[in-house]
Amino acid sequence: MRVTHAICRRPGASVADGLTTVDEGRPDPERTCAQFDAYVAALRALGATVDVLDPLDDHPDAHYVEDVAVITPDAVVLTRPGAPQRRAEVEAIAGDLAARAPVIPLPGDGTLDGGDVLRLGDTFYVGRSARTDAAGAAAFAALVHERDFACVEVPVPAGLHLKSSVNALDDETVILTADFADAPAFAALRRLVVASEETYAACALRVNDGVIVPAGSPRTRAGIEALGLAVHEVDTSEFRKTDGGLTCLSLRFGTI
Ligand code: CIR
Repeated sequence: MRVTHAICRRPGASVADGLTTVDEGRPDPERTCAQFDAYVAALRALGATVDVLDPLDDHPDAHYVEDVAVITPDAVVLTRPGAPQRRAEVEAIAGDLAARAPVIPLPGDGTLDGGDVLRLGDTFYVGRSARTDAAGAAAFAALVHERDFACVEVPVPAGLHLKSSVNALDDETVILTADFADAPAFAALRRLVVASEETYAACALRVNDGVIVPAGSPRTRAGIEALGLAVHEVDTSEFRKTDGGLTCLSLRFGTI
């Protein structure tokens, strides 16, 4: 997909209160914003027009916009995040998304986080994680089946979301952690397995001719460059403290 446009949300003053499963300290608001600015600059350098929405200080995880919506070619699916504290973020962004595409609320009462939804070509992979339940995954599958996409459920035994551990480098290639290297869902794809000391770098984000990669991941960088792709490093130290990666900081629109 050619990414033409992205929507991001500036981190707010309350980022230190974000949900987390890791014990790496609390994010510093100023440093978080500086890292966010570098991320937006990387998206722009790779050719995306980026809209930056205002912070939502009452919602410390609201800059992780990817979790509240899933982009399909003809519509945006509004999710129902698995963490109840994050549900109000959906309504807060719905108008901004509706300005770009028709929006469809996820039917039913299941939960789905956008961080669990990975698209490669005409297939959506949906992680069954602590955040995305069976009903949410099934409701999403029904929506994309109507649009002639395949939909494959993937158990998420490690990491917060599927995309904490598996991401697309192109329609035939995934970058992923060893935990997912033998997952049947990805067996037919080319797989770049990140080194055990760089598992976080599996959150790498392909955008047009380049890949945004967490700074300090030299082996991952070399593996991606060996595929002929340009690497843009961004410091993610503050996002890591609340389980955030690179894909989760934007919602990306484009042409197939
Ligand atoms: C959360 O627990 O929901 C946030 N602290 C992190 C969300 C990261 N989102 C993502 O990787 N898609």
